[in-house]
Amino acid sequence: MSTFEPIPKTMKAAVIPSTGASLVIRDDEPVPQPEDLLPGECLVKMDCTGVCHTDLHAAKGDWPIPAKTPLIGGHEGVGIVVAIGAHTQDSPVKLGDRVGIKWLADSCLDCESCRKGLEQVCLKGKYSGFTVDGTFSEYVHSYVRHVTPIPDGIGSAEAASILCAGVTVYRAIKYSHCGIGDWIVLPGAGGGLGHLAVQYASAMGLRVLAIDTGADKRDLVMKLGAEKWIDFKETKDLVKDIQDATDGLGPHAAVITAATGKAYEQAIDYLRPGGYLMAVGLPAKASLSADIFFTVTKSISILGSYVGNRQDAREALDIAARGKVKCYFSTKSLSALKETYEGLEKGNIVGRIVLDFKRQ
Ligand code: 8ID
Ligand code: ZN
Repeated sequence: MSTFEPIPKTMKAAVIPSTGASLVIRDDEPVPQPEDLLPGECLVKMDCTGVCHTDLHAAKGDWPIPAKTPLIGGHEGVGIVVAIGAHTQDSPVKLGDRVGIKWLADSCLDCESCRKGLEQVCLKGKYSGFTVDGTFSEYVHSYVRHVTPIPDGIGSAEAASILCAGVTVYRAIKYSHCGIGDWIVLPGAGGGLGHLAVQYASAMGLRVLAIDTGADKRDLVMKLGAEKWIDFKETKDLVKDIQDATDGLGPHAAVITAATGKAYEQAIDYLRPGGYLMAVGLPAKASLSADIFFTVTKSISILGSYVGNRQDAREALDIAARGKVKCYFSTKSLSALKETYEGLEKGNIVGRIVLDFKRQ
């Protein structure tokens, strides 16, 4: 075992005691101690963490698979490696390194999925803030092979949400089969994932039609590079409005990051023949129904896209560190997590909220 600085016995953490229960901020949560780390494990002292809508789904028990409880949520954390388990061999990170903790906390790196670069579906995968405790605490237990080195040239608060929101939309757009000049529609564009998708898509030379609601989200996405905007609460005919905005033929791809099943409903209708529907948003208890006739005769591809692998994370961060993509966020303290969940629920958070552990 090696440590960077003295490690306290207790810490501040936001804990969900049981599924659906309200959040409790504790000062006396035990800190995982360096001598208890196994080879390959590390302890990261958090600097800040983004809040993803996934954290709210996990806290509420929205999905067919429940999160562990009690749960410390969070999976967009940036901090410093302060301890590494004894007998760790060939660690890709060292004490004092600035690293990110993403949704995929660990995977075996040896099964077929891992070998093919689809490590996020590894059957031995561990998920931060879901199957293992996440980043809403001052110290986080993690794994040296999966923490992500944060490049110089990007602040920790700027990097935080790239670790989930950024990598997720970056990968979804990468696999959407869009080329320069193609139209991409982004329902959910004003949210955490969506506003980063607007920028990655623009950086890749795509033409962006952003969909969300309200003047604040419209102004943000237009500033970030969207060419056109539709307010989903104001449109009378979504399919017609989308097709009219995209040469009359519809977009080449849709990357759906809205946290509601409704946003998926008409995608098959408005997509251009040969188009790609990238399923990203994970609404509660929703299923995707697609008219088989039109899916076949329009040759539509429907692909699920789940966060990204270690390489996707490095690529997404590198693009952000070079200034091509910037997270739009406000910082708050850990104690503001509850009100952040309420804001996500109501859909009134523009961009992202990042919790700063230095703030009281
Ligand atoms: O790996 C993955 N696939 C992955 C990774 C990370 C997050 C999936 N997610 C999922 C989350 O679990 C959540 O279900 O993506 C969804 C969006 O996460 P987020 O961006 O963190 O949520 P947000 O900030 O609340 O943004 C959602 C936006 O959708 C808009 C809202 O107004 C908000 O701006 N929206 C809604 I709700 N309904 C809409 C609709 N019908 C809509 N926009 C367009 N059309
Ligand atoms: Zn997330």
